[in-house]
Amino acid sequence: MLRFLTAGESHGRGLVAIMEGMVAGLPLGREDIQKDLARRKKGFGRGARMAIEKDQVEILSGVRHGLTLGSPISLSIPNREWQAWQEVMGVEAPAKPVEPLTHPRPGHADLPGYLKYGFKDIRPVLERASARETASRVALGAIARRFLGEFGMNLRSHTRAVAGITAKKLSWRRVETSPLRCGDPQAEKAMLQAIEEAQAQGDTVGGVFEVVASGVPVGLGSYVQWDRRLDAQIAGATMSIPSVKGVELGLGFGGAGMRGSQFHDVILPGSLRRRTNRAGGIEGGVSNGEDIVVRAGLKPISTLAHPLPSVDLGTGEEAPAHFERSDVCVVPAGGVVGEAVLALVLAQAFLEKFGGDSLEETRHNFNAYVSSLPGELGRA
Ligand code: EPS
Repeated sequence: MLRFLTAGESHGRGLVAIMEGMVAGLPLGREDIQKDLARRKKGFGRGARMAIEKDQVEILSGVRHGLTLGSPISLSIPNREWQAWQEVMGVEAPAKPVEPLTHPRPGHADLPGYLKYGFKDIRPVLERASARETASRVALGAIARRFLGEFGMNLRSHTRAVAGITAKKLSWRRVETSPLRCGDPQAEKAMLQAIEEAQAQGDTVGGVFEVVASGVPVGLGSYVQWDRRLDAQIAGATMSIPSVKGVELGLGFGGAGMRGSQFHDVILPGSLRRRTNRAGGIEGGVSNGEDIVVRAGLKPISTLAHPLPSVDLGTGEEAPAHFERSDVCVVPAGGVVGEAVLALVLAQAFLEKFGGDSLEETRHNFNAYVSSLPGELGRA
């Protein structure tokens, strides 16, 4: 069973991640992880913090001479900001008490977290609720991606909408070099302008990213129990990305108004492939061999340079919400995080079905299954 945990505060010493259950013998280097961390940092509309952080990962355990050992893989990503925050975030209390933050931001975890944990300060909430945590999951997701790649699976993402402007075209070739990771240059122009306008007004914007996993074999997940449904696991993992407020698979809400005869993906004789992929690669909670297509809607970031009115939790009086600095748009980074969480869910489901202790044993199990399948589905 593949499982993982992350730890770390946004302005603490650093981020930590542990993964257990990855097979032995998987080729893995620092660069495999570093690549995705670099992609997460980019995107027009990201905040000043991303220029400060280098997100340099160190593999602390679980890998020897370029191969995983089957033992827990632990990762460390130091925060460069820690240098400036040692007093505020130190383990030991400083001589002079740190001024508490008491103006919660609507939309962030500030108020519910403060009340839930009985704090007298919002700082401890926002430190862990920060989307900085997603660096840990992107690092773990990169390991999952490396593993899935051994079996011909590939994950990518693109920005589908920003501030209500939707991409009409998708050129995958331009995504990784585009400032918004968007496949439609014309829509991107309008998106960039909307971000600039929001920034000038001290505001933020949201949007939609789409993740596509290809080469996924038929048969991951199961319909036999609710929590084994692959789509449920993907939706839960995607919803756990900060700012995500909606998740769709395939046509999602778009299919709700269609007739069954218009919606369902006709099965082709011989190949057992589909003419269309409106289901988004999953039927009855089981992967069907088509691309898995996930879309997530992100609300605008809740930290506003021109803050909304809030309450001073010390005095009970009205006060503007807390602001230090903010990202204006995180949709491009969201897509990279979306790839990571999808990779983690798929690696879990893949290991549940085919998992051996080593890569070779897993490959053996996988090959035996795939060669038993009819049609094109049997071609690994
Ligand atoms: C983030 C680091 C944070 C924010 C962002 C994500 O840095 P700081 O809080 O120091 O500016 O840029 O966090 C949020 C968007 C959020 O709402 O918490 C990162 O590394 O991704």
